[in-house]
Amino acid sequence: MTGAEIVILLIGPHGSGKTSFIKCVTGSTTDVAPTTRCRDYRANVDGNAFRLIDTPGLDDLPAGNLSILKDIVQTLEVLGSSKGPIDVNGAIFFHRITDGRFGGSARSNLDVFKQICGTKFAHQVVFVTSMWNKPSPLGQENYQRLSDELRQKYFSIGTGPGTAFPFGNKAEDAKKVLKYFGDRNKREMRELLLAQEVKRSGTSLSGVRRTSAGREIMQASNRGFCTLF
Ligand SMILES: Nc1nc2c(ncn2[C@@H]2O[C@H](COP(=O)(O)OP(=O)(O)OP(=O)(O)O)[C@@H](O)[C@H]2O)c(=O)[nH]1
Ligand SMILES: [Mg+2]
Repeated sequence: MTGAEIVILLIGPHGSGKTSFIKCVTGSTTDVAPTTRCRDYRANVDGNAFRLIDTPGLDDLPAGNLSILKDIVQTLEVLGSSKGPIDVNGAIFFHRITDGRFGGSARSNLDVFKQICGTKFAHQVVFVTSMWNKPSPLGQENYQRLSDELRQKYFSIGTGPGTAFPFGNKAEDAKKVLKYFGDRNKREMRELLLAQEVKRSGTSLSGVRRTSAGREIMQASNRGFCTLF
């Protein structure tokens, strides 16, 4: 693992385009299939080397979600060193623009995402809305308005709304997002809240459950998934 790589974590509901995004920038020709385990990929964009960490979409079962969280932690550990998990430089949250407003698993994925990142990580977070190349009964011209609305309403982490990018399953769209991360000053980067927390709580399932993201997963299951909306 070289320190020069920019490490990006990709999170979002099933079918929101995480693996397709990666496929666009790695040039992989294999078919995308639902992701069941975290996996890291290398990509080079605009003179920068990236390590992209693909994750399975979270769903509504707390046991499954906790094991995905543990998988994320273990992947960061494996890519890290004796000093601890690898430093994550950025995180992307995916949402299908064709779904319109956040509901069901999109909202619960976002709540967990926020707790994985923490507010101090806010300026390293990006919102990607996928499926821009798909026609919509609402009219494609509404995608930009909807994307802005979603970003303002839901995507504030910390002090303000994050940066949003459209994705239509094209390499140039994905490259724009990675270029954004490549252009940022890496010295200002903060640590992912999840990585900080597992240094204290440990990486076992019970340690992961004690993190903010783990607690969010447990609380969501206690609240009852559907009452959120
Ligand atoms: N038209 C269009 N199709 C897309 C886009 N992004 C993803 N898809 C398709 O949507 C389906 C799901 O995409 P994936 O990339 O597997 O989504 P994912 O977020 O990795 O899903 P999980 O691994 O299940 O969490 C695939 O058939 C993709 O080809 C997009 O921007 N436009
Ligand atoms: Mg996937």
